[in-house]
Amino acid sequence: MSPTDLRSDTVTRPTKAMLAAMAAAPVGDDVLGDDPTVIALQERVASIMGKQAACFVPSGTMANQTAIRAHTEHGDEVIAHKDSHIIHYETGAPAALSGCMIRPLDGPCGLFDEQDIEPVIRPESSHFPRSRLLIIENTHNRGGGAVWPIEQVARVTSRARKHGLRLHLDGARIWNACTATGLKPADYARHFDTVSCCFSKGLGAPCGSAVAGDREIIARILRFRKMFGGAMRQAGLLAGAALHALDYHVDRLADDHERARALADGLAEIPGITIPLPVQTNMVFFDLGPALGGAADFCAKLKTHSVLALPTSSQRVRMVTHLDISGEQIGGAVEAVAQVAGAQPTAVHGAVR
Ligand code: TLP
Repeated sequence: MSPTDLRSDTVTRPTKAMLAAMAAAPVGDDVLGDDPTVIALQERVASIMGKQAACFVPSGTMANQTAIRAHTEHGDEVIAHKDSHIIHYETGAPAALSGCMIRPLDGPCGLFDEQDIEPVIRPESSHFPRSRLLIIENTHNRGGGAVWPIEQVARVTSRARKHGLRLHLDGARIWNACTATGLKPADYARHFDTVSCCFSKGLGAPCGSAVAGDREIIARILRFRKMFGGAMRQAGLLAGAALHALDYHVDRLADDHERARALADGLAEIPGITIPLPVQTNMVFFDLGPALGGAADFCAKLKTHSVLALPTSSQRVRMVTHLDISGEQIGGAVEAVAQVAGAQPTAVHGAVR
């Protein structure tokens, strides 16, 4: 039996229907600009985001990093939340690839507000780095899959623009944000110069992301995609998976959110376990009390019960719901955590299939 893999929503395998869509996708050479499925996907993403153009890239990391490179010059400063993906999980790429400094901001659940950005924007001076780009992550991964309220996005971005900053949205999980709020991706995207999105997280494609923006910035991003080694040839196979995901896997994200809430409710009943961050989308973080040992050991024990989770700090564990996780598996995961924690499992509230 395959394990209940809650490490990430990136672990999904393509469905049969997705594989069929990939196999049927007409392809060309995308580096030469003539892969029809990539072209169709880019046009679709541009339209979803309400932007002039979009560029297909292999990963969310490349989406963010080509955007950072396109917006900045070496020596510039990028303002982002201290818990953001670009700081924690992109191997120092803003420094390595774009020569940028990062100015980290604090705030609950990966969010900040207009008054937080004012003090970090540097006046023009030959001594200072140039404050150039502000990045928001929505949903915010280490913030618990937190959703940015649209009014807060509007406040922060309009204040940033007054200071001449460029704006990028790390929208790896913008689909989850929109599922939670009922907003359209374009409602968020209109506040930004560039927006990234991923097909390989909740949408279940094997890989692939995109960046949308105006024609000029996307032309620069295309150039850096090639420079960073991300230009692919018959990429229509992957774009076919992404188009299928957009057609069939967006509406179902509400199920993932419901299962995450059921999971959190079940975990909260287990003695020694606390849920530190509100569950707003498909992510559940839980903290282990001192009697339960460290997160890495706890996850290793969970694995022997065929449940996979990720330790994200010494006492914190992350579980993410996705396409390949059923309501039944949620109950089983809660049971496994209770067993590892040495507690009797309790009924899982509201578990759904
Ligand atoms: N996040 C992964 C890990 O890297 C942590 C995960 O399992 O959640 N932006 C955000 C907000 C992300 O969460 C991720 C992936 C990315 C960008 C990068 O996407 P990939 O993995 O395609 O480079």
